[in-house]
Amino acid sequence: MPTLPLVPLPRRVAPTEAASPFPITSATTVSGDTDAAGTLAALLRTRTGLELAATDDGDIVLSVGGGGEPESYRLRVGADGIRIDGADAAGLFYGIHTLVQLIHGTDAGWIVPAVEIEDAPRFAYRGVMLDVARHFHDVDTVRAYIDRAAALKFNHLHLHLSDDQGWRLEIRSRPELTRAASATSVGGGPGGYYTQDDYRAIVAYAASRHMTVVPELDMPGHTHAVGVAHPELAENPVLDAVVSSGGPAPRAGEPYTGIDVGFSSLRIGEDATYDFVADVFGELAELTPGPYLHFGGDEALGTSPEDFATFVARASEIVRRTGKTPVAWHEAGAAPGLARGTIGQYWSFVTPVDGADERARAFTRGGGRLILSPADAIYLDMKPHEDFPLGLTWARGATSVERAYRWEPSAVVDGLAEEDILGVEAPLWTETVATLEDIDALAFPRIAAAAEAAWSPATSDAGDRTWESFRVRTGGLGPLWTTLGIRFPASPEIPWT
Ligand code: TNX
Repeated sequence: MPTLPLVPLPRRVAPTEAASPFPITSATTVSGDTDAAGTLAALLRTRTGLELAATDDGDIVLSVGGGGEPESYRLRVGADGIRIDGADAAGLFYGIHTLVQLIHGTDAGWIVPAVEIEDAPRFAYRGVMLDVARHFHDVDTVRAYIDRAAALKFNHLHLHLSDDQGWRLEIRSRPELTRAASATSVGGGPGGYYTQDDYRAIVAYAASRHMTVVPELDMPGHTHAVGVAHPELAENPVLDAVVSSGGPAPRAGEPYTGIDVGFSSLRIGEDATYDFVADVFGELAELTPGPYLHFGGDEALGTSPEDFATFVARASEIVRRTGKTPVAWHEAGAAPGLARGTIGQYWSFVTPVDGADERARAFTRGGGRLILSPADAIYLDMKPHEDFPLGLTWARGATSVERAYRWEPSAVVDGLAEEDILGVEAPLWTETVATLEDIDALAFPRIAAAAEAAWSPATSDAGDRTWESFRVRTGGLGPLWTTLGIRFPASPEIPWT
């Protein structure tokens, strides 16, 4: 059988007995779960222009609740029809996206090859992160990114909602944040923020695509914007940290539009700081149905290690008391008082540097688990090659598609059990990313490699979980991505069809 364009690779793919493909025509009908039928009809319309009619006994049967692992599904394509059985609604949704990847045009019309697929995710947490602080991205852009990610079976959207350059979420008890600190972006372009209704709309749209929003308010560093709104909470910028890029220097009380990091800190010793932390995370918890609230904790270079440990202990406990599970970048693992059960997000390299692995292990000793985001593999904001117009290069230079693919989650931090790994997340920082077109240009096709690390069996399980197979499978998705409106760069590493 030729390599089918399936990404992420399913757990098991086998040709069915009846080897003839199933044709999709204007007469094709669907029955079963109505939500899922609507999802399929919309995707089919986009992909083929055909309208899928609902009947009682359709050619395509969609069923849900048949049991099995969470998010799993079975897909059977025979000459007589197509059947997808989802263990739950998410599983059925993923089965539909697998079916959509299989549909292709021939001279004789649209067909689906005869196959039987059994599929389930390796990791429960499969994330993408979008930084809406360095450049603000409006609700429509976020919806478009949700669609792209959900189609690759990602189920968490981490929104980086605050940074030195702006505060992007309305907080009713702290109106100064968006009033004073949201109007600009990196480079001085327009900023913006989400009203609470905007945020609810994003959460609802994500849920309709089986994605959970994980909101982040980054502290105690990356807080210059907090100081613009609330000067009484901010230490003065640590100017030694910012001489490197030659961009504008941060000035207390004024919006920052450069891209340096590590110069800002909240005042660690003031009770007012923790009133602030409690206010913003309290509101965020009320707005957020998902289980996680991310409080940042990265690159707090303007905070002494002792102060950092104090802050992490208090902030993680404040988040825990909202009833949510705290999440923090791996640096927070160095704080002995970190709240038990806090999830760590590892962002060092595939081969850890500077003791990041030890900090990551500290989360698991505290009853937490890890999200892996190795920067030199799946930071989608790294340039794909040196002369690409967008992106950064600090994570070991440009990141090829091959390097984005060739890493194994269980081999990054020594001494972890598979259960210690909650999942995998691909961040997209947006210092150089202003539009959906820019997002597509950096995220694709490497986001597909991240999806495979998050969903598919370990590389050691052989089969088609190889770079050679991935290249070909991804190349086969070009026509689908094009019809979905994704402006992916035609990476020369991929044999596009
Ligand atoms: C490091 S990774 C950061 C971000 C930058 C990013 C750029 C991490 C937790 N912090 O503040 O945007 O590099 O790639």
